[in-house]
Order: sequence, then structure tokens, then C-alpha cells
Amino acid sequence: MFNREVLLVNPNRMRPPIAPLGLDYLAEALAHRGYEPVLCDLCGAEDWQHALDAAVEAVRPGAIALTVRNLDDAYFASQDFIFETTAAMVRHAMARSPAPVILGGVGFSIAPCEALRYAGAPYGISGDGEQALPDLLDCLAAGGDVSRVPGAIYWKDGAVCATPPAPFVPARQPARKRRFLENARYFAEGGQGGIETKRGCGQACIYCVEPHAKGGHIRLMPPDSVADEIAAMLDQGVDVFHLCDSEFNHPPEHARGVCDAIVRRGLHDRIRWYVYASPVPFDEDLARAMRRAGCAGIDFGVDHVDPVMLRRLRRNHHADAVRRTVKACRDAGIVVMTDMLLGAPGETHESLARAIAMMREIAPDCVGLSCGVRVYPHTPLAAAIRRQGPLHQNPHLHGCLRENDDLLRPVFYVDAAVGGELPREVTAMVGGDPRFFHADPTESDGNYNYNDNSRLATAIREGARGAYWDILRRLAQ
Ligand code: B12
Repeated sequence: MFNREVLLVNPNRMRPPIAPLGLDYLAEALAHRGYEPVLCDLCGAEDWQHALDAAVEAVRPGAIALTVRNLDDAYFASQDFIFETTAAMVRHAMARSPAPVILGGVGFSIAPCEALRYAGAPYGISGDGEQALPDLLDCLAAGGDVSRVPGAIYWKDGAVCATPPAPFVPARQPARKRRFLENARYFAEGGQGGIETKRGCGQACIYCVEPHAKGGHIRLMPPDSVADEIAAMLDQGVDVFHLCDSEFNHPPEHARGVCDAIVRRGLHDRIRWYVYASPVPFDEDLARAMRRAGCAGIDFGVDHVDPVMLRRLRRNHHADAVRRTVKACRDAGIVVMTDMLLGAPGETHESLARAIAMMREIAPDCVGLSCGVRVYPHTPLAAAIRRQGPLHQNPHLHGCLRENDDLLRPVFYVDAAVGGELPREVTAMVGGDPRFFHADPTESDGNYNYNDNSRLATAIREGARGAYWDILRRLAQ
């Protein structure tokens, strides 16, 4: 008989540790469908082989499901391809257990067929897992045809195949009680809890994985359920959050609804929270509503402020909107970070200089500078690059350019007009201004990579809480 115990594996060993939120949600959905989720968290394990062996031996699970949150750290200076270790974990699990190994997660869904092939796993799910994972398990238990499971990634005649995902219906999900993970421990070591208020993104930014990995239309969690979830986390002692939406203010009415629900429930004075957001749509009213509901900081995905670059990136804001948005936050008492993406197609020395000078003038509390754009498969940027010929002959590309046509391993675009000297040039332009977070690979300081960041991990152990950029900002003061 098929053992209904399902081993849910977290392979993410980055520090500070981020709780695998996807597994908390999946565990609830699995239990609702009569499965018994069992956690195997390799995050803090001294020896992951030993921890995985012990879990497999103790549970003898009916299936082993791994969450793949990150393929790599998407950071030009380090280019850490984490998925290599995850693939080793997959092979290890397959060698130790006859149970089917299933992959999923946002990192996996960036390139699901490519990732399944790389890891050699038999099954995967692309996109939302709450419905699809139990469906796949039911199908495997019944010896059915997995190609009928929406979102399934599987092998057929030596090739990897995909069935399109089905839309996620938040209202059909069980209440999110958040009891599967050790959220209190993650809070103590990672400094923040995670909660999702929506999924998906309908925008068309040329470099971004969200529409492919999370779906092109937005699915909203009912605001009162978000408030219930916050209350459930508060009961576990977690009172500082980073919301896990790609952009909190899309659509703005829902953002407002979530803020109102938090206030209605009387939670606003008991929590602090941070979000990612887009510079538009945003106004003073939303800033005030967010502040009132406990929002402490916003990281805006600005990318650039040069009009030509913004058009090329297919962003729909302009510099004036960024200026207004930053001011609205400051007036409301919200700390602001703006994230910039430098080196994209069309970047020149002049556009770089304009961007940095203008951000200095707009004066958010801090500015993240990403040098080089990670080229992900299934994005408009990847399609444009493929039209330009082989990767290794493309003067704009850096990283793993051979035997990597599927772009699974990190490849970064830096327009040849600014070239490989980009980080050093940016260091010179920043001129030591501590508000700018910038990683020059030749310097050890200024690291705002959250992958193995010992400064951050130490600060959190000593009591710091909040978004990592805000902790680093406070450390720099
Ligand atoms: C919020 C966020 C952060 C916050 C986390 C806050 C928190 N407390 O959780 C912060 C700022 C800390 C952060 C840090 C980083 N992040 Co981040 N982050 C996100 C974001 C926006 C949300 C992640 C999330 O929790 N989603 C909600 C959960 C519920 O979704 P999920 O995990 O996908 O799970 C669902 C499905 O995928 C599926 N599923 C999940 N697991 C499994 C397993 C199986 C078997 C199945 C069947 C299904 C399944 O079911 C779940 C429910 O439907 C994502 C992008 C996104 N929209 O997801 C980027 C994202 C994951 N981050 C990314 C990166 C690069 C990082 C960093 C490495 C950056 C850096 N260099 O510092 C670090 C890594 C930190 C770490 N320790 O892991 C990239 C990863 C890309 C890549 N190359 O792999 C993403 C995709 C952003 C992007 N567009 O580039 N991040």
C-alpha cells in the first residue's frame, strides 16, 4: 500500500536562514487531502547526507518532495549555483529510497523542464503546489497518467514533458495555520517571518521570472485570511515580517484591503512588516495606510531612472514617480530602499552616471545596486539573447557561457558599452556613500548578498529583526 507519509525536504542551506514558506502552505494542503507531511529540514543540518538518510530511514515515505526556492543567488559577484547541491540531494534521496522524488518551488518553476533534467528527478510540479502536489500523489498512488495532472513535469520516452498548470484558487484552500515549520526558530535565526498576500504578476519586464514562475495573472488572498495568518504567527512569537509578494501594491486596492484588515483585527500595534513594491501605483494615502498597519519599510524595484533604460526594460514608471513615491514614504514615516538594476541592454557610462546622480538627489534611505542582469530562460531578455547567436560569442554576457544553453546556471548581461569593469566604475561613482549597497567583487565590504552573510547572521543572533537591507542600513549608521 502507498504510504501516505510525504517527506517534505528543505534543501536551502543559506544563512541567515529563511523559512521555506512554500512547505508550510503545502503541508496544510496535504493534510487537508489525507496525507501526512513530515519535515526534513536540511537548512541547519551539520551533515545533510546524514540528516536525509535518517529521515528516509525513520519515515520510509510514500514520496519525497523537495522545495527549490533558489536556483542560484542571482548575484553577479558570487554566482553561487545552489541548485548543484540540491541536485546532489535529489540523487542521494533517489539512491536511498524507492519513493518517487518530486521537485517544486519558485526556483524550480523558473525553468522546470531544464531543472528536472539537470537533477535527474522523475517528477516535478511547475507553479502552485497546494492543489497540484496532492493531485500528483493521488495519481501516482492510483497508477494513473501523470500527464493529466495540471502543472506536472515528467519524463516520457526519454524526454521531459510539461502539462500546463491550473489556476490557483485561494478561496478553496484550508486556513493557513502555519504550524508545520519551526517558525519561532527561523525567526530567532533569520530575523523575520514570511507571509504571502497574493501570487503572480502580469507585467512584462524583460528580465523577470515572475510571470513564468508564479503565473501571469494575480491571485489574491482574502485580506481577512492574511490577518488570520499574521495572528497565527504572532501566537508563535513572530512579530516582524517580510511579505512574500513580488510587489505588494499590485493591485493597490488589495494592498489597502490588507492594511485595513490588519488594523480591524487590532494587529497593527503588535507587528512590523516590510514589503517589495513597485514605484507605481503608489500615493500618500497608501503610504499612510501601510504605516498605520505597521509597515516599517519598503524596497521598491525601481531598476533605473533613465527614461530610455526604463523603456528598454519595459517598466512603466519614470523618475518623477520614483521621487514622489520616495517622498510619500518619508512623509508617512516609512523607511525606503530602492533597488537598481545596472548594466541592462542599452546601458552606457552616461546612463549609469545619470542613474546614480539622480538616486543621490531623490535620497531614499538606501539604494541597492545590482550590477549585471541575471538572464533567466523563458524571459524576453533570454529570447533576445538567443537571437544574437551562441552565448560564448556574445560580448554582453558573463558567467557560465558554455554547455549552458538552457541558462540554468548563472549568466549575467552587462552591456558591452559599459563592460566587465562595471562594478569598479560603480564603486567610483558611489564614492563611499554608505546609503548605496554595492558589491564590487574585488572588495570584501559592501556585501548585500543575503547568501551566507555572516554580518547579518551575527546581527540577527544579537537581536536585530527586520528586512535584511534595513538591518544592514542600521549597522552602517
Ligand atoms: C520574499 C522573497 C525574499 C525575502 C524572503 C522573506 C521571507 N521571510 O520569506 C528575502 C528578501 C529575504 C529574499 C532573499 C533572497 N532571495 Co528572494 N524572493 C522572495 C519572493 C518574492 C517570495 C518567496 C516566497 O516566499 N514566495 C511564496 C511561497 C509560498 O512560494 P513558493 O516558495 O514558490 O511555493 C509555492 C510553489 O512554488 C509550490 N512549491 C514550493 N515548494 C514546492 C515543492 C514541491 C515538491 C512542489 C510540488 C511544489 C512546491 O507550492 C508553494 C505554494 O503554492 C521570491 C519570488 C516569488 N514571487 O516567489 C524571491 C526569490 C525566490 N528570491 C530570489 C533570490 C535570488 C533571493 C536571494 C538569493 C537574494 C540574495 N542574493 O541575497 C536571497 C536568498 C535568501 C535565502 N536564505 O533563501 C529569486 C530566486 C531566483 C533564482 N535565481 O533562483 C526569486 C525568485 C526572486 C526573483 N524574481 O529573482 N527573498
